[in-house]
Amino acid sequence: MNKKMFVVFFLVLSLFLFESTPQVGRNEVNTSIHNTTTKITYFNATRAFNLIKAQVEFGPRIPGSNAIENVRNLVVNTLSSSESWMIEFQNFSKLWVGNLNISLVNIICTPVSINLSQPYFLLLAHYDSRIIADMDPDPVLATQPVLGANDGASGVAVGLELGIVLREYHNISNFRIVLFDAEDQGGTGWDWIIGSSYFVSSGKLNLTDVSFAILFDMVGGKNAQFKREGHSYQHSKSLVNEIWDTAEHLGYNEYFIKEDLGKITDDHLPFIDEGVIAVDIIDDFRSNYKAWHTSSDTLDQISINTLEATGRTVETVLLNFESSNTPEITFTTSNSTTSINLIFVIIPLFLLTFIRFRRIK
Ligand code: 1BN
Ligand code: ZN
Repeated sequence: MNKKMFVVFFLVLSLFLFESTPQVGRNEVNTSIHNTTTKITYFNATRAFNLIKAQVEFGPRIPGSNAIENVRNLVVNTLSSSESWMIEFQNFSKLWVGNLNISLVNIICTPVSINLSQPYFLLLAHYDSRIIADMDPDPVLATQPVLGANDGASGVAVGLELGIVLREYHNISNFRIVLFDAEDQGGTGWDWIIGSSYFVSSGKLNLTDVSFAILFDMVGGKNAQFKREGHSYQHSKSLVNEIWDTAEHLGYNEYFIKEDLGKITDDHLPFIDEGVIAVDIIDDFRSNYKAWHTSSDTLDQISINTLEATGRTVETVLLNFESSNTPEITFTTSNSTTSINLIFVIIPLFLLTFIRFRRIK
């Protein structure tokens, strides 16, 4: 009698354990959240190229110049013609050599439909260009300003185009585009990353609301080589891996190379210092981008293919990030078959066992 009871109980328990164990083939949707999935992307590299061209045509965008003021107007015109954006200018100033006071402005672009009770991500770039082309082999040209088609204009163009596409094609609003002044004047009497350092220390944004930040710097050069920047890889490894894996999945591995780049003092660093996940996508300017800080950083250096590789990779990363947060997909990760079996199979079997056990007694 005891034997019979034991057999029935054992059968029920085995069935319960079998049903509760996650099985291959059941959680395919769950798997696709964590792996890279290919989504339809809309990033328009030609539109990004035209935004670079417009900036370069203003001339060098040195802090405090008319040309850099023109970029601010370009940003306003570009976003107001496409969707509903709130554009804020964060004004501050800094003394230049000879006690000259220079007005500086960070630009913060926010979709009006942002939900500020939810976390949001940041798309970052600097919009100034360097006052001297001090890496130019020609000593005369080395005293002239840099046009910054790649170093300055490309990051702005990719950030704006991505913002437009996220809003218009994907209905994503939980992000801001922040464009920094005075990133690129280091070693000229000023330091590097003045705008982003001011922005972070000003407390303009509550950084605990920021899920992560992606910085675009020199993202349009022909045959660009984006390697894993040191600060990013040390502090934001999972996002770096997500971006570089996504690029590989999309066939952009000749641009996104899984090799290490040294640590670079760039606009992501003040964010990392405050504990924000932040990644710098930057061409290897030491060994690859020969026009870096020279008079040759001009429009002819820019490649539509590189812009497309950068834009579509990050667009895909952001879409995967967004879809992994949607309740529908979170719901499909739970194994609903187990709960159904629990109600209709396992509990009745337990009851039957119990009744049999009492009869036997
Ligand atoms: C990025 C673009 N940077 C300058 N132009 C950052 C940088 C700072 C690179 C210091 C090398 C040294
Ligand atoms: Zn630079």
